[in-house]
Amino acid sequence: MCDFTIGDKMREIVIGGAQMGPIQKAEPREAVVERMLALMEEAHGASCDLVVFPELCLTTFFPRWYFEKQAEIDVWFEKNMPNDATMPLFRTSKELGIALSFGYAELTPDGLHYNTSILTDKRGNIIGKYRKVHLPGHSEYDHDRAFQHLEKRYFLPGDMGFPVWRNLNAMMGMCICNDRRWPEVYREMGLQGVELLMLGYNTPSVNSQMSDEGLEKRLYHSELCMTAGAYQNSTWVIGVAKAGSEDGHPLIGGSIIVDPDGNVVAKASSEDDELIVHACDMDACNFGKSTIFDFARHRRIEHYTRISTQTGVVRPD
Ligand code: ING
Repeated sequence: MCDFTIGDKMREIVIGGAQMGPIQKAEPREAVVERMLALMEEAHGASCDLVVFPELCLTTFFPRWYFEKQAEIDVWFEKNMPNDATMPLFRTSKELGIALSFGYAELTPDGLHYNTSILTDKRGNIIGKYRKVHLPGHSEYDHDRAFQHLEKRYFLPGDMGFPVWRNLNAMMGMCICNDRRWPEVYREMGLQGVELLMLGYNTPSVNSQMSDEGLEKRLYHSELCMTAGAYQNSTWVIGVAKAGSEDGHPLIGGSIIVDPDGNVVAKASSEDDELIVHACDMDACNFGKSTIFDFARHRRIEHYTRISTQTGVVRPD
């Protein structure tokens, strides 16, 4: 980030997307944190101001596994954040002066389970937390699926809405994985002036209910959602994957950084630990927000009743 305030690009933030390769079920958190620290060091070498990691970044994507006993489930959750395993991440954030965002499974003191992500400032202080609202999949074992996707079994829907915080002199917000497929998510933050929307994801490379929907279509839909959300709200969007084969279950890569015009300006090329970087001028959001997507001038909320009052489809006939 520029330290001077004259000339253009005075609100430039160098953003790193730290894509993670697969995390096997047996891999301990400490080993994962070592991989994350290496990516933070690489980001420091690339002059990053902020590094974004994937959803559920500390462990394998455990909602693919069916568990009955709560004790078997809770081992995948963090009771505190920071904690012993993750404290090195916050210490390194402060040492390197890099803000941090990553996802993890949160077990609250009163026993509630969420799919959560946090955002820190450049001194490793947590300034924002988000809990995933749109939980895909199912809650009981589904014999008709090629593999399970039990997020509705293990997590509660988020209870914080879609907050936006000022960080590094920009308006930043978070969502998580399936949230990126719902336009309401971007608009809720767009209506708070979001300029950088960050998200992590674990997306299976094949559809568990339709085997001919494979990697190519999954990558296309993932990019389609994020480029549309960026353009329609004139905001930067960064989407960071956990990728590769976890115990034989493939996840897509395709981490990207999208500019406020909907252009992909950086993209991962592997399914491994890979840092993508782009210098993002937050003032690039201004033109869209003051012209085509000047919400105050153009939106007609008197016609938008169903979006927030009706859950499913009600046909007029
Ligand atoms: N994963 C997937 C995602 O939304 C999914 C689940 C994939 C749902 C494709 C629908 C279509 O990217 C998570 N963790 O939400």
